[in-house]
Amino acid sequence: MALQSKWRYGFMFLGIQLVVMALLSREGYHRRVTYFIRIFRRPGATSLPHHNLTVEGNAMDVYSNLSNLFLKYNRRDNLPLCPKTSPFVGGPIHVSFPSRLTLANVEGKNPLVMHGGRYRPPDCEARHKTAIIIPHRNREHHLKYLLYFLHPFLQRQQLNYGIYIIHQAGNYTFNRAKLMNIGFREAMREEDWDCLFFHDVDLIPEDDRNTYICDANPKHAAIAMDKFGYKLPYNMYFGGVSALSPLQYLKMNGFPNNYWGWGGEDDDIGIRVSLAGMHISRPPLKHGRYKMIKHNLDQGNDVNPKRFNMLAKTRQTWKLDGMNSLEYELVSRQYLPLYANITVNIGTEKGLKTLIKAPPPQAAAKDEPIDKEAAKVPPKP
Ligand code: UD2
Ligand code: MN
Repeated sequence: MALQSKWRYGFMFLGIQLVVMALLSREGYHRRVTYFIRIFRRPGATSLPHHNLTVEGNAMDVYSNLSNLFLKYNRRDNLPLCPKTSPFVGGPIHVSFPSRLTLANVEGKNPLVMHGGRYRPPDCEARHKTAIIIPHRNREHHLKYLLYFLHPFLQRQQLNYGIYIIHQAGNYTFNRAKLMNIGFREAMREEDWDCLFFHDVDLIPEDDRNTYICDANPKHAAIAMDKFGYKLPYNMYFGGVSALSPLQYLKMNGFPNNYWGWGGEDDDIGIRVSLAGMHISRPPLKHGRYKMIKHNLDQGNDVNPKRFNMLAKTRQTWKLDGMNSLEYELVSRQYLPLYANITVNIGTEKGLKTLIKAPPPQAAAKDEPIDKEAAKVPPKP
């Protein structure tokens, strides 16, 4: 009898403790449960072969030390502010491309990423809220690698972040800068981001001291790429990866909408920065390092022969063409496990009226069926 009541009290005590824990940290509890659901739902999700992800020289694996963080599911209200310098930031990152990588692997390695590619540090309140805007069409292979590196890279920096893929529907000529404008509008509609990173899908950052936060002036982050011998190719160069606060973006009327095809739009953006009375800020050369995944020019993105004529007129056009003249048709918005996919119809040079009826949105990831149910649910950061 005495033994039985001892057990009873023991269980009661345990039960009360569990209830109190769950109440005190509802979100933490939810995360723990989600984590276990995720690893059981995706067999092999955590078993990414590590053979080609080992550290070389003094460059580290982008996931190193993060597993400690994944075990800290104690997110709650009134968290302390994150430190000014994240303890996870360690410098050069080893970048190589594991051959059998799948999106399920990437998901398994990033258990704290929420639907729509949103993340907040579990143990402190982020100082910065950054949206990553990626223009995209037919580059699923590159996207998979970018997500593999970018998620842990941003988590190392203790950011509150979200990743948006802006997917151009149809086969008409690609328009990178217009997709960026759409990304800006769609991301700001969802959240009060304090910084937006405009990011090519094929550029992998190689140093986590390249902080994905905004500066007092528009920032050009991809200043040292392997394809340019890790040097800035020319002084006004603004391509690859750049970062602007919403105010900076609107001050220069965003990016141009009328550069169809490859080239010129990055220089136009650089010129807009100075025409709007700002200047280009840059990180130190050894931080702004990127590897570009090798590729050929895409079909549907031929070199734009008008780019030099257009660049000569930016001074006259920047106030007329940009965020204040942006027109597009939203085809779909999907909150996928690792990113928000926004598919848009952007028309042609002749305007939106020339649109061919949009085809059904392409699966943004070939090896990952679109989760239709999840697509209806807005992400809960
Ligand atoms: C350079 C610049 C880039 C841009 C471009 C001219 C670098 C590293 N980047 O890139 O910022 O100024 O020249 O337009 O120098 N994309 C697709 N599907 C396509 C075509 C393009 O997703 O069919 C996207 C994708 O995010 C890609 C970006 O547009 O990274 C730029 O296109 P690119 O990679 O073909 O051009 P690249 O490497 O010469
Ligand atoms: Mn490229």
